[in-house]
Amino acid sequence: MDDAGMPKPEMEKHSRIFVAGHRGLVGSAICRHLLRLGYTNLIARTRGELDLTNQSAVDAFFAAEKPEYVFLAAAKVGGILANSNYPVEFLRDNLTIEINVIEAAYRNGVKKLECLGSSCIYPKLAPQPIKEEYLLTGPLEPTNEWYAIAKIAGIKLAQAYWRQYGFRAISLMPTNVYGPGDNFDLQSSHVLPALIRKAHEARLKHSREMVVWGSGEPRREFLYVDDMAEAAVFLMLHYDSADIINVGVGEDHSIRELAELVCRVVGYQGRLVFDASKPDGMPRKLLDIARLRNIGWRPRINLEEGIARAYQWFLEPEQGAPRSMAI
Ligand code: GFB
Repeated sequence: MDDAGMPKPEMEKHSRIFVAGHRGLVGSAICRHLLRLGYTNLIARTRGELDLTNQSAVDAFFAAEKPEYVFLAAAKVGGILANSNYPVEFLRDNLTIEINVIEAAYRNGVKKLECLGSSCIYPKLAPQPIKEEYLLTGPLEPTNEWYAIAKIAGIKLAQAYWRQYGFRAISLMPTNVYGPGDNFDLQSSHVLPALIRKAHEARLKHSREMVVWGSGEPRREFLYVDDMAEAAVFLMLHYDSADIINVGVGEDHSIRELAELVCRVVGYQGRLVFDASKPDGMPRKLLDIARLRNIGWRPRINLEEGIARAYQWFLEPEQGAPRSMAI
């Protein structure tokens, strides 16, 4: 029962579940996990079939399909360079998707919605590890403030619908996620897939050195995508609060340490060169995951194993390819 004495909705194996963004890194992993757990009624649309930035298309889709549960994993995402180069898309598209999906979900009687945010919503110089309550306590990191503002607006929108209409919309703040299905394009990717690709190509070309952006000093926390998907489903089932909740692993690494680990996994033995003309971004972004641990969830895959799996997928994306999953 909730505070108003209403029974809490239970996601059943036959519930109609819409995964928005089912071809993305996180959305595809959520679908795989739901199918593995025996959920039979997944709904998905490609971008060509449903443009989530088109309000009337989103309204019509919800009215026709009547999903009961929604994972909002669709977003314009990218690494530090893409965030700086495409501020309009990162702000406008993410805001529009959130507004369209949350409103249509509420209007069409969705029982519960889960929004996926990002650890970059927190202030640039937040104390570490970052607790949920540090949101909006200081200035944002300039390289990703567009994306961060859109994600903060998404959190506030979800909280506003819960407060004003009692609409159950929960918000997760994942740390940097990586794994099979990731974007390995060197201009737009996040650091981990970029380093896998760079190390792989440097090994094949027998390069003496490999370039790593920035100083190598910033610290980041990395969550394997299957762990992220497990947490997303676990929280849909067990977390029932408008307060945001961090999803991470509880430890971080410097970019230099990460690059060394990637080179070890990939088998590249050359020298690392740091390109100071590229931005460092936030000095540190380690999430406090006490809230998540207290409700009983822990990640399973350690970083080295996760990198090995991501590298394997990079080499052979067709093996168990998450993107080609038929639903
Ligand atoms: O993963 P990343 O692009 O984004 O970069 P953020 C993390 C750190 O790795 C930065 C360094 O200090 C980069 O300079 N880095 C080193 C590299 N070599 C490379 C490389 O080859 N490619 C990339 N991309 N980085 C993002 C935000 O921030 O985190 C997003 O911009 C989102 O909005 C995401 O929140 C989770 O971790 O700095």
